[in-house]
Amino acid sequence: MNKQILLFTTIILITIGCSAPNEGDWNADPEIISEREEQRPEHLWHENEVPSYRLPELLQTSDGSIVRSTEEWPQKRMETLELFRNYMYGRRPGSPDQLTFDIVEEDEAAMEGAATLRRINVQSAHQGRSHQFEVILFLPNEVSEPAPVFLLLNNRSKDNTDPTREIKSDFWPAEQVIERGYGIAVLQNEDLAPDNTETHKEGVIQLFEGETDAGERPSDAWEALAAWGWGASRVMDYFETDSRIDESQVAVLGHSRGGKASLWAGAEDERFSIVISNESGSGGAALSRRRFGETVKDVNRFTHWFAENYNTYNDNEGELPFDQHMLISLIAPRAVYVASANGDLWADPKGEFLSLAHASPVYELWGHESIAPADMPALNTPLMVGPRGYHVREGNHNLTAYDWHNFMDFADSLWR
Ligand code: GTR
Repeated sequence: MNKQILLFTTIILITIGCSAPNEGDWNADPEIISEREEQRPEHLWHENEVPSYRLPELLQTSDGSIVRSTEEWPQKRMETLELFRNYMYGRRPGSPDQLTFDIVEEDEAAMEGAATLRRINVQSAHQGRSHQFEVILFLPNEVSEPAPVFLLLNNRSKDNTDPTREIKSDFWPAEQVIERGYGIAVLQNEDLAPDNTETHKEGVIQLFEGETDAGERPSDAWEALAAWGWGASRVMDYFETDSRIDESQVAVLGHSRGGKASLWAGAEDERFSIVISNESGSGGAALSRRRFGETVKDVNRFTHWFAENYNTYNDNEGELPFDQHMLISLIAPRAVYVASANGDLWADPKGEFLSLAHASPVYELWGHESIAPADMPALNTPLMVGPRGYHVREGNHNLTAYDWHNFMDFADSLWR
């Protein structure tokens, strides 16, 4: 063999060796694995049982060419977005014919003078039908510039977002966010689309479509997750009219089903500059092909969340024309933070991290640093690399003060 070929072959072999799967600094706690195994023995809980898979190409367009620059990205981005619309989240409409914002309550001395409270009624009128929902917003009084805002898509009870602040909850820690100089807002998912298989169309889906019978809607029709994100976009429309808000610095976030909706909201609406997923798992940040914990078939038991077409991939993940790293890529070059919990193996912490890591080639188009699959950080050790962040914390399925604390540190690193 000629010397040059030998050298070349050696380099290739070394490179292949280096890219062998590395577990990163986090591994699931064996005790938690055994508990989950007992609860759901038919599911996959061990890393060595993850089937081998090949992820669809992030940068290859439908005509076979490879995207090499930010100028070439929009075509591929649009193709990817269309795939997700078609086969997973459905097609959501744009703005209604008429949209109005009514400030129904304002208190400039909320939180003992630290914040201004605004309750906004967002009213839509469309083809003779109407819909309304409320946004609760606190803005920091000590900040003279327009404030950045965190918007939560709330999938839990309204008690978590009490505007009177009699009830306080770490799920929406308004005081802490105000203290950090940020605004905090919330919409109630149920106001946009009830989280119920029977009634989910009774919100904004009916606003656009009127009464429809089962089987009448197309198989790529929007369902609840997309409807919640549609609401986030209308809140953004309001933010653009409020001079105390910096609409170029808005983070949208959600927990679990709210996190799935938040990722999709950030993919559809590029005005959100940070997109945060907290334990969104299957149908959110987790790679579907891993089949770890909750699978596509499992998540499709919520028949009102995804477009009907998504059922095609029940126990058939290998045929998906995308995987969730491509959902993350739709957010690029904007910022995205993915959070997991070690007790929430059902949401597949590693699979959530891997989506973020495998989106690297797209972030690199903008010169951002890569995150490798082997870079998964240790428990309770947030990783923030330019516009991407990740942590896996101790504890169970929940949105906690620890999570918020890191989301705000991440925002500080980008906005301050
Ligand atoms: C789980 C479900 C998840 C997740 C979660 C939630 O039971 O399997 O997909 O969305 O509920 O929203 O709390």
